[in-house]
Amino acid sequence: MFGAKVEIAAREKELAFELEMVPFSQQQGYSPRNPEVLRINPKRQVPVWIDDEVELYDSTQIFEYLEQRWPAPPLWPAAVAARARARQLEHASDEVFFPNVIRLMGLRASPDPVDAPEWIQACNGIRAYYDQMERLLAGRGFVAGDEYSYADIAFYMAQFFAARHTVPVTGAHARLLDWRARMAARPAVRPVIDAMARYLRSIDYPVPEYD
Ligand SMILES: N[C@@H](CCC(=O)N[C@@H](CS)C(=O)NCC(=O)O)C(=O)O
Repeated sequence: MFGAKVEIAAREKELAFELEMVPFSQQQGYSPRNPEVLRINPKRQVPVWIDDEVELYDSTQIFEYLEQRWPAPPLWPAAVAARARARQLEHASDEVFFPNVIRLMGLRASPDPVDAPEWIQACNGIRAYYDQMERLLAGRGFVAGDEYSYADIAFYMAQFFAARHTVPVTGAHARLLDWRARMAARPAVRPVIDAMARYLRSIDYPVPEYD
């Protein structure tokens, strides 16, 4: 999910980048660990970004670098206040919304997750966040305003994982559904999400609607 964020942004910037996927399986997780990831990221996580002498980890940090190094097309709003709001939303998607999804992922192994109070709490957290995004999308095209931004990229990927783990955006959030369709139609987003869907189908996992 975090690697996909960076891939989408690199495609939006039309960069000639080389994408290296690390070994991963549902049974063994990230194994064996990629040596470059271990060298660059003390948290041992993907994504990492290498651009000559610049080596970075964390998708949000990588966004900052992409924006300064390749300013066009801009993926943060130009105005200071709008930019601050977009940054806040990008961060909230990863750090406020997504932890609910991580909780669902962790509970899925338990025998009857739907009845667990933690499960219900996480589902409610996801729906409450959808409510908030639905309100934000009233009268604007994207979550941080009229301009498409990194905040949209982060939330598009995060809500895809929420949908995979049983809490999709539905007709109860009509503006979010429209936004999702517009996001999936973007030439930078479509190949990334299609590849993820193909991978899920290849391991016989269900693929939620994503456009
Ligand atoms: N805040 C980090 C989160 C990165 C992250 O959680 N990466 C996951 C994969 S999407 C990972 O590498 N997990 C392996 C692990 O934690 O051992 C970011 O935005 O890049």
